[in-house]
Amino acid sequence: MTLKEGRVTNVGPNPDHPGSKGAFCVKGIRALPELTYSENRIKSPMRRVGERGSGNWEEIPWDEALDEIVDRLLEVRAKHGPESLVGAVSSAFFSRGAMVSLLMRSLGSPNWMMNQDLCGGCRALSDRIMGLGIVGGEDVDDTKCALIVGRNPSAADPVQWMALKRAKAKGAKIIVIDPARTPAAEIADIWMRPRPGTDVALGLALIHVIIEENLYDHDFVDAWTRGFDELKARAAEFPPARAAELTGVAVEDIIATARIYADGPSSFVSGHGIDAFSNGVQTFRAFHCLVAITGNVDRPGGNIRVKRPRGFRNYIDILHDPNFALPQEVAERTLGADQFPLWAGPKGWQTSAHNPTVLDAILTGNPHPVRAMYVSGVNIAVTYPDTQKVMAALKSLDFLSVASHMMTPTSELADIVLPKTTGLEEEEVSLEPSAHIVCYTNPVIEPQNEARSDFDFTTDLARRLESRGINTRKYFPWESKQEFNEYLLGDEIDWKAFKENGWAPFEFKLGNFEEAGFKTPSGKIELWSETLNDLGIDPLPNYVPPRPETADAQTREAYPLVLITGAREKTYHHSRYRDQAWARKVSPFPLLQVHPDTAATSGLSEGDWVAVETPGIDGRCKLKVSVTEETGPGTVRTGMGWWLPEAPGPERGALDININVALSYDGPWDPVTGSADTRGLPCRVTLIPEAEFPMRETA
Ligand SMILES: Nc1nc2c(c(=O)[nH]1)N[C@H]1C(S)=C(S)[C@@H](COP(=O)(O)OP(=O)(O)OC[C@H]3O[C@@H](n4cnc5c(=O)[nH]c(N)nc54)[C@H](O)[C@@H]3O)O[C@H]1N2
Ligand SMILES: Nc1nc2c(c(=O)[nH]1)N[C@H]1C(S)=C(S)[C@@H](COP(=O)(O)OP(=O)(O)OC[C@H]3O[C@@H](n4cnc5c(=O)[nH]c(N)nc54)[C@H](O)[C@@H]3O)O[C@H]1N2
Ligand SMILES: [Mo]
Repeated sequence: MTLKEGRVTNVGPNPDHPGSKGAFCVKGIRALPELTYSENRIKSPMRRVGERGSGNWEEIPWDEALDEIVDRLLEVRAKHGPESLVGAVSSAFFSRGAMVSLLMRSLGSPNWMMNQDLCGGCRALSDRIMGLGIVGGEDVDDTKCALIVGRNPSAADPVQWMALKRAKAKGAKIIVIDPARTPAAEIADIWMRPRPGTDVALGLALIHVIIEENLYDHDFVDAWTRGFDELKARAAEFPPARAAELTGVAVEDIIATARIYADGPSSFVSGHGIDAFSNGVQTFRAFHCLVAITGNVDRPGGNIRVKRPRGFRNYIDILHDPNFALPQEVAERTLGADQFPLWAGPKGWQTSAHNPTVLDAILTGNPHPVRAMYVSGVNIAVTYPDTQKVMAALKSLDFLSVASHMMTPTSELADIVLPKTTGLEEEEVSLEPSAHIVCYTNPVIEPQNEARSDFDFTTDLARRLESRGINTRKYFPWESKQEFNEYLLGDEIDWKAFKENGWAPFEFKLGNFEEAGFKTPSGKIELWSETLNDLGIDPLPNYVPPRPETADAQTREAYPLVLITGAREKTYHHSRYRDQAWARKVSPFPLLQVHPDTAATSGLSEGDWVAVETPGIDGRCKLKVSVTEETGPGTVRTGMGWWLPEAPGPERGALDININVALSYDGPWDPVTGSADTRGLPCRVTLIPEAEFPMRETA
C-alpha cells in the first residue's frame, strides 16, 4: 500500500510474500481502494422509512440503529421463540461468519445460513468424511503433474495460476478436465471435455486403470486406508470404455492421464465446476480416493494436509468448541439437521442450517416460524438460486437488518442497514494453507465515514443484549478485535513480529500420519466410508447420471441445451464492484457463451439478447450471446452475480440479468450437503424482442 497524507494512493503486488509470490488480482489492486473511497458506500447506519423496498432511508446514529436491532430481534423472539431468528453470512472463513453464528447462539437460535452449499461444501465434506484434511493444500510448486478438475485458475485464482505456469515451465504435466476450453486447458498436455456433471465416472475410470495396471501406492494403501477392496470392486464397474461413453471423453486420454498421474508426485487441483451440485460429494470422493491410493497425501508435489501453528484456531473451530455451544437439544433443531446431519446442526461441518429449508420455513411457517434475519457479508438476493423466492422470503420477514459496504438488492429490502469497513480499514487474521503461513491484514487507514467492523458492531449488539438480561458473555468473551485475534493466533506466533511482517511462517511436518491421525471412525482414510454407510448413503463414490440425462423426453425436447453457470470474471467478485466504471468497461454485459455449431442450429448470433430458462422454475434470465469455442457444442456457459446498481430498486436488475432467477433451489439436493444444481442443468435459450432488452448497448 502506498499512503499519502493518510490516503491509499496505490496498491501493488508483493513479490516477497510467501503466499502470493508477487501474483495479484486486479480486484485487490483496483476495486478495493475504489470501493473504500466510493461515493456509493453506505456512509451511516440507516433506517427504512415508508414501505419495505421503497428506497427511502433516514440516516441514524449507531446507538439508535443497534438499539433498534436489539429491540426488534427480542420482540420477534418473545413472540415466536428463539428459533424464529436466523443469521446469514457467506461462510465461516472470515471473522464475520463466527460473529453471525455467535450472535444467533446468544439469542438461543441455532439457525444461520452460509453459501457454502453453493461453493466449496461438497469438496469440504468429501475431504472431511474421508479424513483427508487436504483442502487448500495443493503443492503446485513441487508437482510433476497438476490434475485440474472444474477449476479456472486464470480467472478465479491468480496466485494458483502463476504457480501452475511456473510448474509447467519446470516440466510438470498439466491435465485439465473441463467442459470449457479455459486458459488452463490451452496450456494443458491433456484436456478432457466431459459432459457437465459426469466427472465421477472419469474419476472412477482413472482409479480403475491405476489399480488394473498396478500403479497404486501399495504401502500407503496398506498402512493408511480402509476399504481398498471395496473401492477396487466399484472401480471395476468403470473401465475406460464405459467412462468414455458416459462422459464423452476419449479412452486414450483416460488411460494416458491415469499413467501420468500415477507417476507423480501429482497434485489434484479442484474447483467449483465439480462442486455445488446434486452429486458433488460423490464426485469429489472419486477424486479424493484417487489422491489417496496413489499416496499423494501430504508429500511434496501432492496434496498437503492443512497445517497450523500450535494453538491456532480458525473461525470454524470456535463454532465447534464446546465452550461456545448451544445446549445439544437446541443445536439439534437447526433447520435441515434432520435431513443433512453432516452439513447442518451440531455434527454438521460448520454447524449452519440448510438454506432452502430456512427459506421454506420463512414462507410457510413450517416446521416453525422464522420471522427475523440478521445478514452480514452476503448478498443473498443475487447469489442464492431462485431469486424470486429469496426476495419473497425477505419481503415477508417482520424484521431484516443487513450489514454491507454498498446498497445491494438484499440491503434494499432491509429495515436497518449498517455500514461495514473494507479490507483497508480493518484487521484480520487468516491461515494460508498452501503456503503454510498465517497472514495478517493491516488496517492501513481509519474507517471512512461511520463504517465499523463486523467484530465491533456484533460485539456491541451482544453487550446491549447483555444489558437486557441475556447472558451473551459466553459467546462474546473478547473486549477488542485485537484480543480476539490474539485468541485465534495461539501461542506459537509472536504477535508483534507477525504484525510487522504481515505474515508468519510456522514449523510443520509432512507425512506425520502416526502423530496427526485421520479423523474417521477407523482412524484411516476411508475409501469406503463408515460415516456415509451409517446414514444409508452409498459408502463408495457412485455415478449418478446428470439432470439432462435423467429428464423425461418432453423436458429434454423443451430444454435441449445444457447450462453451466458461475464462470468467474476477473473484474468482479460475485455480485461486487458492479458499480465500478473500469470493471463495467472491461466486462459490460452478462454473457452467454454459445458454441458456433449450437449458434447455427439454434438460430443465435453474436450480440443477440436471449432469455435462459431451466425446468421447474418460472424465471427467465436475460443474457447477451457470445459465440465462442470456449464452450462445447450443446453446452451454454454463463457467469453469475449480475445486477445493475443504477437500475430501479429494490431489485436493481436482480430479477432480470441475474442467472439465479432461472435456477431452482428446491432440489434435487446432494444427499450430504443439500447442494442444489447450479450447473449441468437442462436449459432453453430464446431470442427476446428489443422492447425487453435489459440494458442499453453502451454501458
Ligand atoms: N475474479 C473472481 N475470482 C474468484 C471469484 C469471483 O467471483 N471472481 N470467486 C471466488 C470463489 S468464492 C470461488 S468458489 C472460486 C470459483 O472458481 P473456480 O473453482 O475456478 O470455479 P468456476 O469458475 O465456477 O468453474 C471452474 C470451471 O469448472 C468448469 N465446469 C463447469 N461444470 C463442470 C463439470 O461438470 N465438470 C468439470 N470438470 N468442470 C466443470 C467451468 O467450465 C469452469 O471453467 O473463485 C474464486 N475467485
Ligand atoms: N448460479 C450460481 N450462483 C452462485 C454461484 C455460481 O457459480 N452460480 N457461486 C456461488 C459461490 S461459489 C459463492 S462463494 C457465492 C457468493 O455469494 P455472496 O457471498 O453473496 O457474494 P458477494 O457478491 O461477494 O457478496 C458479499 C456481500 O457482502 C458484503 N461484504 C463484503 N465483505 C464484508 C464484510 O467484511 N462484512 C460485511 N458485513 N459485509 C461484507 C459485500 O459488500 C457484498 O454485498 O455465490 C454462489 N452463487
Ligand atoms: Mo465460492
